[in-house]
Amino acid sequence: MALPLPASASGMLRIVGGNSTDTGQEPWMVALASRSVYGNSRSGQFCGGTLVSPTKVVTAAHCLYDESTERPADRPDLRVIVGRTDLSTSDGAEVPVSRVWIDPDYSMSSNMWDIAVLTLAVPQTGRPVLPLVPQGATAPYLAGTTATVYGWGDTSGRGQYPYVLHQVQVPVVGDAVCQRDYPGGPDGTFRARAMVCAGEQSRGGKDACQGDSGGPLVVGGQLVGLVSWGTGCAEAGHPGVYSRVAAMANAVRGQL
Ligand code: 4AZ
Repeated sequence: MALPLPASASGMLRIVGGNSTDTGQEPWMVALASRSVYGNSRSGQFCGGTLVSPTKVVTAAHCLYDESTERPADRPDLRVIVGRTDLSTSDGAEVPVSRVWIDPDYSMSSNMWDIAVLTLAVPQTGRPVLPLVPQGATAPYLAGTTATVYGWGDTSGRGQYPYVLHQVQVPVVGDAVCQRDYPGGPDGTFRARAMVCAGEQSRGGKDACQGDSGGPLVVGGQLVGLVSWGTGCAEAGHPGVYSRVAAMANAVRGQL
């Protein structure tokens, strides 16, 4: 006789396949939020971001776009939430955004140059920041390098959104392999110029997912990627695709 699967069984999957962590350990991890659009229960969270200086947050350009109009979204109550591990609390602060810069080369149709910089209206002096990987760096992108991705996104691929921050370690997938995984067509096109893949390529099971977008992929204490896109979540043969920050670091530094 089959026992009903306890609800907690699916709860074993985190970010997808990871575990919970906290913004005390990762103080540069921030949430992008709009309570008017996404509601109050999870503080209005809809994307992730990374504090890279006391006043600047790096995130994905697609987080700031309206999918129906394919134009930058108008969210007057856009906030950056700092110091809040659990989105059901009022810990930390909800910081207004005074300026939004979207990479002028960003393309919603190709997912290329998926990066943006938010300027905080209130400087986060004293809060630790995460440095950007240097422009042109290649070492962090070698296949098999262990990277960590963080976020408050879907933990199962079935629309289960957690209250607390999660992380998972994912190996970097080589560019040639990812090119074969995403050759074009409905699944999208991988382009190593501006993207990098990470995940358990042959097994699946560990990945970023919806709601993690814009959040950091970290190697060696540096911001090397931003959650950008992918087919499904944690599927074998469909690793997560990230913006390759080393290809955009100079453009971002011009905004800092
Ligand atoms: C999304 O829709 C999304 N598995 C983010 C990450 C991935 C897929 C989709 C990667 O925001």
